[in-house]
Amino acid sequence: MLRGSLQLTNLAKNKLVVPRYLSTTAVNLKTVTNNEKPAKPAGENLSFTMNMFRGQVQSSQVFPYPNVLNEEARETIQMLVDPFQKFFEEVNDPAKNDALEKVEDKCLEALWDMGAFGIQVPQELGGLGLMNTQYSRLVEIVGMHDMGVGITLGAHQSIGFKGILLYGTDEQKKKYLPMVSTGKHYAAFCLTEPSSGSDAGSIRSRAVLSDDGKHYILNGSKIWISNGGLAEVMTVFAQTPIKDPKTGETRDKVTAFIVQRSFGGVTNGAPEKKMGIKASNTAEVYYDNVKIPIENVLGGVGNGFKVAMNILNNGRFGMSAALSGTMRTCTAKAVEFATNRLQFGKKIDTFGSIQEKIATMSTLHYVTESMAYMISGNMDSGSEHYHLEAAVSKIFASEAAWYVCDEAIQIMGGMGFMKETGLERILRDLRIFRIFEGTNDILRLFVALTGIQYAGAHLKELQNAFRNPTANLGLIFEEASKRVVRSVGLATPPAMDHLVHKDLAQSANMIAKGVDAFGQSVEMVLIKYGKNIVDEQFILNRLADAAIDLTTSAAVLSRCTKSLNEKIPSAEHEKLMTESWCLQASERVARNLKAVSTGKTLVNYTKMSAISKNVCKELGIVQKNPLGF
Ligand code: MYA
Repeated sequence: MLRGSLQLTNLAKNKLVVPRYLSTTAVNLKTVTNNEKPAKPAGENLSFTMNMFRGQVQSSQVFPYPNVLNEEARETIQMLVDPFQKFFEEVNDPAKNDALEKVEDKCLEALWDMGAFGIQVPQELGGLGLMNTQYSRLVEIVGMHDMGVGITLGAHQSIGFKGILLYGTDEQKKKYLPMVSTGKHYAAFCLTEPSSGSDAGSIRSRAVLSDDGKHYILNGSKIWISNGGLAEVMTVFAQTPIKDPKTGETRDKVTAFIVQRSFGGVTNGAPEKKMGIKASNTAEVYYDNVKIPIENVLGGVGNGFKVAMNILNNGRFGMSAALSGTMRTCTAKAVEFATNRLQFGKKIDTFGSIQEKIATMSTLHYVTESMAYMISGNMDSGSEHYHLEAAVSKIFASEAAWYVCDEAIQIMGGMGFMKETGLERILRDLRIFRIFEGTNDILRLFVALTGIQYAGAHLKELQNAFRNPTANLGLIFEEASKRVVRSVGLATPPAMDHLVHKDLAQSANMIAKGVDAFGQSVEMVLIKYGKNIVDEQFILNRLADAAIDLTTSAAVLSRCTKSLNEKIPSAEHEKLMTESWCLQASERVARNLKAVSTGKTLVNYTKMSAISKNVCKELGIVQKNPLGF
């Protein structure tokens, strides 16, 4: 009781609140789906990841594994996959695109003809009208073959015009969606600026209402814009002065605009020289007194930051779907080599060192793919609570794909290092995925802080309950007994074994215990740091890593359960990977949770912070070499 009230006072003082986008009053993010579930009860968040921060298993979006494609939807996607595959095998040449630093014109033409630029645009507006799950399948094929093409397609529809799909008025949709799906006009998402990268809210481009009130006049510049040199239609974010009706004060807030190059005043720089995804166009874009009709405001004046974030949230699963395709390709190349290469009188795939690599590569792929299709399936079922899972999948996929490609090169040795093997290009292409669409560092903080705020808000709810205890006895007793039971070691962790195939019960129990321990750690850091937790990035990163391990484990437990129940041919193989993953993940979770509370480790973070300060002060390595130079 004492412990409880201490923590509640702390929370009250620090005013931890739920961010608006977590509540049901947030801007409603509707995706184009064929298969929607009824609206959720107000206030309840159904995200598995989010609820883990309270030490609870919210299973409804994970179990059973989503299965949203009916027969017709399956046939549709298969009909589209065949020409896609043929295109990549027979027409598109990724090495040539990479060398030319552009996608060959004949390839772009073919992609437009196949409808690849309007995959999710409703059919009546010129697109293929596909669900997120079907989109995942198509971009998986793209990721298997050419990420330069992937980014051209993704920058166009995953973010370039996604805002129009999500937030556009009927007029905006009717005008722009046909242009970008069949009209051969490219789209781009224009957020980043020279002084505003991860800190997206600090953009300086500005749009001011004209004297006659009919236009916004936009001035500013954007950098590193994918499709920036090609796009006719741009979703541009700019500060707009907004008068607060209550105080009368005018403040700048971000607004999203649909800008056409043909409005005039829009120019771009030369294509950037990059390490990878060279075939995709990246350029600076400049806006000089661009006249934007007021009807081109997207999602409401002043709502631009949320519009930007939700476009990014909504598209992230596509990255994990694409990268699962890339991992298939890398693994296949490495395995083809390993099963043929003779060294020391044996095929190298018989050596333990190589087996460990291949097993890890295959498991990382399984996890990535399971996450991608779980999220897209949930989105197709009308979920609005997928933001944390989408961020987890982006972080995980981009790091897993990098690892898988790197290990494929390692297995192939000198051959892997040769350009002709194709892995060198893939590795270069992959590097950016940990950086763009929210760096993995920022997304880790996003996951940890969002989850912590959610957990904190629930504790605050409990504090409010204490203000009127007679009316809230149920809640108070429930929470109090949870704490008492936990403190005397009698607590049963949240269960998961009933959700999985019986063969996976042991793995599920390990993960459930991890969720329980995770919830306790979150509560502990909330009590200890209060609102100052936002500055404890060493700790937040470890919590995010634990959240990633637990979320990905739940995803594979669910998928594997489905495979075992349906007795599909690969089920036993999937079981091996699931068991192996859950064990590795729970061991890491235990390590990460220990690291956020162990004195010695915390002191070590202080030391690391001091090392970094010294190095930064010296603008490089502080000590001379052992010879004194
Ligand atoms: S595009 C450029 C990508 N840039 C970024 O992603 C920027 C990263 N920065 C951020 O995400 C934010 O600024 C962070 C917010 C997270 C740091 N969802 O005070 P705040 C709300 C919903 O915390 P900040 C590119 O790279 C928050 O609750 N809402 O904000 C393309 C609060 O609301 P309220 C959110 O300190 C490359 C308000 O906003 C979110 O600035 C091409 C302010 O919050 C959120 N996530 O920190 C890729 N975050 O006021 C092509 C915050 O109501 C892709 N909020 O309390 C193609 C891939 C596919 C195919 C590939 C094939 C190969």
